[in-house]
Amino acid sequence: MPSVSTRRDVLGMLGGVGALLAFKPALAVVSPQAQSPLAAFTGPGPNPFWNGVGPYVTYPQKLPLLRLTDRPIQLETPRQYFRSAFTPNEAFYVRYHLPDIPNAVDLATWRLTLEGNFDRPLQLSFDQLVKEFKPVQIAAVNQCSGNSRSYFQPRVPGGQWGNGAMGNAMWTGVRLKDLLRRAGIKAGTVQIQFEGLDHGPGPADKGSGRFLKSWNIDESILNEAVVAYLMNGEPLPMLNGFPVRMVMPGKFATYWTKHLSFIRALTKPDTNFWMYPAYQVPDTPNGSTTPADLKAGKVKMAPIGHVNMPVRSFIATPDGSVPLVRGMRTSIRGVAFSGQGKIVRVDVSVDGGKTWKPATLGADHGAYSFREYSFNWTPSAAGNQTIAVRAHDAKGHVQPDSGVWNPGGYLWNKIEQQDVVVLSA
Ligand SMILES: Nc1nc2c(c(=O)[nH]1)N[C@H]1C(S)=C(S)[C@@H](COP(=O)(O)O)O[C@H]1N2
Ligand SMILES: [Mo]
Repeated sequence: MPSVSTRRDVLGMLGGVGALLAFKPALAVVSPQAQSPLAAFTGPGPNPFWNGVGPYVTYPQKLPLLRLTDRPIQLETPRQYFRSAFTPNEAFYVRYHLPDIPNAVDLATWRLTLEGNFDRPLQLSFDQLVKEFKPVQIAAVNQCSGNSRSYFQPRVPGGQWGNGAMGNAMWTGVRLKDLLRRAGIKAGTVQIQFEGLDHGPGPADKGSGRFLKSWNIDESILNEAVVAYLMNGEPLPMLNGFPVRMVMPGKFATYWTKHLSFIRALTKPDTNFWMYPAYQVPDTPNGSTTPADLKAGKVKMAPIGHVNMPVRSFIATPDGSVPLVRGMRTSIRGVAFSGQGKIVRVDVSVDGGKTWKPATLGADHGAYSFREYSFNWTPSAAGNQTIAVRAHDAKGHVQPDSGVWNPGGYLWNKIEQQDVVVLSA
């Protein structure tokens, strides 16, 4: 325990009691539910809260995560985990649509069924999947379409996620195309459908009690997709889809079917609720529109699978919870990714986006992975400062200064900012 006089010395070093009192920590970093007022939490502003408002809860196989809803279970990953490129399985976010989820799967009886318009319908055991097909590995970001929905202005309905409905993992499994080849797709197949083991009432009266997702047979993602049985080298946590899940590199996670148990060759397009009207985006260049155009019926919609995830970057630290000190070096760090091309540059601004300098990029784990960046900054002036981060991908995409708008609350990729307090030393 430091003595009172030592404490005074420390305060003096940091520029005096006045400077310390002027520092207000970001509420989300402290227990958010203990703070008030909550009403401002998801509101507009240059520097919104990073994570959702939910309380920390601990579910089986998970560290404390932020609960968005209980049934279905939806948990957000806290900001601190985005300091490194790979998100620990125990901290990986969770999203379900239906309340009845499997709590256990018996691998002795579990089968992956390929049925419908195939030459040779299959029932594959876990053992067969692992032993009879060539294993592949890919690092890929799993991001919910509605990640960051709480920042939308005007507000849209749906889970009010902060930025933590995403994670990156090294996935190991077998190529979907190897399974499809073994089963033999028959002529007349128009789509391939995926289903897991969860069920239960969805939104009322919409025939939504099964979570079904489908791709047109000519989509190139079917050649890239992996049926994954390991996540960061370990069996998948139950809540992330044990025993196997779809990995669709570059695509939003709504297509990454968990507890994958049925792959179907369809001869008619899938029109179930989760394909339409759910998960549709405006068929415009950035998937953006306006409430007025939407109301006027001017907006053509398309499944979100038609686009890849736009380029994004995040400041993991500093997070505003502790003050910085003038003349003392700090490291601005976080991750960037794009579903449209690998990250080739990350810029950092320490003047609220007026001027930018390139950050140092971390290891390249492949085009679909998070890529770490870091930027050393020695603040030269005391006071409130705003840092910002902006990523570029190999296709020339760069994050915009303004947010998109669409009724689903999808595709958010506005430049992120963080206010920090710099004390005079
Ligand atoms: N079986 C099943 N798979 C699913 C879903 C679901 O509700 N059921 N939700 C999808 C959506 S919308 C998201 S965002 C991701 C979330 O993956 P995670 O829970 O592993 O983070 O799972 C996808 N796969
Ligand atoms: Mo999602």
